[in-house]
Amino acid sequence: MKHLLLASLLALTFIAAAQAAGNPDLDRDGTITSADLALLKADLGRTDCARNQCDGDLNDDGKVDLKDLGLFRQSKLTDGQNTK
Ligand SMILES: [Ca+2]
Ligand SMILES: [Ca+2]
Repeated sequence: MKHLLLASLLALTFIAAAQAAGNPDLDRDGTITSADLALLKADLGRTDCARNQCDGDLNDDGKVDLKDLGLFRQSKLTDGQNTK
């Protein structure tokens, strides 16, 4: 019984971690494309996301930096472009 409870807690932890990353579909058109990457790049360097909405703040830490770009690069673009 303890193992089942522990496994459930671990599963919930992984689910929470996965949900912590923001949606890379920044323009909310249902696909992840180079247009979304362009939006993220436009926000790169912003540190005011706690007060103002930043679409590119995928990890919700209040700024848009290489961590967000790294999260975005884990996504597969559907328009054949690369994430560089
Ligand atoms: Ca999109
Ligand atoms: Ca961030």
